[in-house]
Amino acid sequence: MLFLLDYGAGNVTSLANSLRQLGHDFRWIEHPSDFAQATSLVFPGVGAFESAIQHLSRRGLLEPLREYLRSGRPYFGICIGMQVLFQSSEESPSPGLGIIPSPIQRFSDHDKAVPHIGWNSADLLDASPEETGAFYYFVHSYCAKYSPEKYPEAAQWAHSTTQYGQELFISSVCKGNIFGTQFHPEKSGDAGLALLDKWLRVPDAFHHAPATPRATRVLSPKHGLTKRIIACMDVRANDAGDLVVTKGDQYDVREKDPSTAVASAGAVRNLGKPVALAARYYAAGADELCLLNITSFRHSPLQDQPMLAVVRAAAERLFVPLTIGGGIKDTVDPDGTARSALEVASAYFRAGADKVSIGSEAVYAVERLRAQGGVADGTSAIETIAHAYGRQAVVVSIDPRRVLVDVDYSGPYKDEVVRGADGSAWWYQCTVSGGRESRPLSAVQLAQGVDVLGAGEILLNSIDRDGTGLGFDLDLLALVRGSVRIPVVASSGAGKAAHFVEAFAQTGVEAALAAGIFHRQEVGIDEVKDALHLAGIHVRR
Ligand code: 1PR
Repeated sequence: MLFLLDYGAGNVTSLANSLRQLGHDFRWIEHPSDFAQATSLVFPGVGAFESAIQHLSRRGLLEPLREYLRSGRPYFGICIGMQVLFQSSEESPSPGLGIIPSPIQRFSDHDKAVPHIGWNSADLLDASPEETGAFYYFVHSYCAKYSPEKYPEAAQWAHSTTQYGQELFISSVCKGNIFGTQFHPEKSGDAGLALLDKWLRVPDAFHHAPATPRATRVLSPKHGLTKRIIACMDVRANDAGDLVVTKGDQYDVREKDPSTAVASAGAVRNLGKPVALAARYYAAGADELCLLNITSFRHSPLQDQPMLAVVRAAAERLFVPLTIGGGIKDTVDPDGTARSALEVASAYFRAGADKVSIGSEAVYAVERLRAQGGVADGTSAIETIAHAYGRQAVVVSIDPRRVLVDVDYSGPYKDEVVRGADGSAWWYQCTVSGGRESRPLSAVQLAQGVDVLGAGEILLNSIDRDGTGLGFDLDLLALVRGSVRIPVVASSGAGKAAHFVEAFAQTGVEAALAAGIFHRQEVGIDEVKDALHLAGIHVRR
C-alpha cells in the first residue's frame, strides 16, 4: 500500500490530486504504527525544514521514518521531503536525518532573485553534458549544492543537477530504495506526472548505482531557470450570481454603454467559466495559473463556497502551480466568529492552491511596519502565512496608479519619480480594494516592505495599463524589479507577443502575466513563447 506522509504544512492536496489522476490508491500516515503497513512512501513538503522536523518529532514519526528508510522499502521525498534526508539546513537549528552527510544551504541572492521559483531543467548525471533534462517546477530558497570536491558523498547521491544563476545544485537524489526531488513533480505538468507514475509502477528503475562524480559542469549563462508565462483569471459573480471570469479596462469590469462609451453602467463582462478557461490555458502550456477573486474584499472568502469549489475543481485536473488571491485578511463571519488571514489562506491551500496572493492587506501591513519604524511584529497576514507555509507560498499583488507631478517635484516620493521622454514626471501610488482607494504609500515602499515581512513574490499590476493592450509599464517594472530581491511578475497591458519580449529583455522580471489577450484568443501562449525563444529568452516549450 502506498502511504503519504503529511507534516501539516504546504499543499499536499496537489500531490493527492496527481496520484488520483494517475489512478493510484493511497492512505495517509496517521500514526507511527502505519509505517509498518507501507510498501511505498511519499513524503511531500513545501515550506520550512524546521516545521517539518518539529512536526515529525512531535507526532513521534521521526524514528519510524528512519526505520522505514533503513528497511529498503521505496521512499520518494519531494522538496522538504528530500531535504530532510541531509545532515542539516541553514534554515533550521534542528538536524536532519543525516542519511546524506552534507548541508542544505541558502541560495546566494547576489546575482538572482531568491526564492528560486519556476521551471528549470533537471539534467541527469548519466546524460551527456549537452543533453538538457526535462523541465520541472521548483520553489525553494535552500538547496544542496553540487560540489564533488567539497561534498563528495552528496555528489554520490546526485541523480540530476540544476543550475540557478551561477549555482549548481542537486535537483534529485537516488540511492538504493531512496529517491528524492527538489522540484515538485505534482506541479510539473505531464513531465512530473510521468515521473511519479514511473516511480510507482517501476520502482526498480530508480534503484540507482552511485554515479561517478564528475568535475563541476561548465556553467553556461543561458542555461537555467526559464521565464514564466502566467494566465490570470479575474473572477467575480455576475449580476445573476454566477462566478465568471471577467476582465476590466483599468479595473472597470462592466460593459460600456455603446452610445456614450461610459463604463460602470452595463453588466459585468463575462469571458467564460473559470475552470474551463484554466483547463484551456493548462493545455496550451501556461507555466502557472492565477485566479483572483476580485470582489472578495467585500466579504469573507470562507463564506464563498462557489469560489472554493472553483479552486478545488481547477486543482483536481490542472497540474501546474495555482495562485489564488482576494480577501486574504483577518475577517469576522456574519455570526461574529473571528477568522484569521491564516485560516482563510489555509482554506485555499486545502482546496488546492499552491500560493495565495495578498492585495489590500499587504498595503495596510506595510503602513503598520513603517509606523513601527520598520520593525515587524509577526502579526501580519504575510508573516503568519509565510511562517506556516513558507515565504514562497505568499505572493503580494500590487495595484499601483501613476500620479503626475511637476518635473521639479521635491515631495516625499522624489527619489522614485520617473521622468518621461515628453517632459512629464510621475510616481506610482498604491491602492486598495481593487483600485477604489489610494493610500499614502508608493509601489517601491510597498515592495520593499513586503520583502522585509517575508513575501516570496510580487505580482505587479498597473491600473493605468490594465486591459489597454498598450504593453506592460516598463518604467514601473524596472523600478520595482530594481528595489527588491524577490521575484517580480509583470502584469497589465499585454497586447501582443512582442510586449513580453520587451518586458523580459528590458526589466529583468522573472515572469509575465496576461489576461485579456488570452481570454479573447487574440494571442496564444505558444505564440508568446515562440517569440521569446526567437529573442533568445529561455522558456519552457
Ligand atoms: O485586495 O487582497 O482582496 O485582492 C484583490 C485582488 O483582486 C488583487 O490582486 C487585485 O489586483 C485584484 N482586483 C481587484 N479589482 C480588480 C478589477 O479588475 N476590478 N483585478 C482586480 C486586478 C489585474 C490583473 C489583470 C492584469 C492583466 N486585475 O489581475 O489580470 O491587469 O490584464 P490584461 O492582460 O488584460 O491587461 P485583495
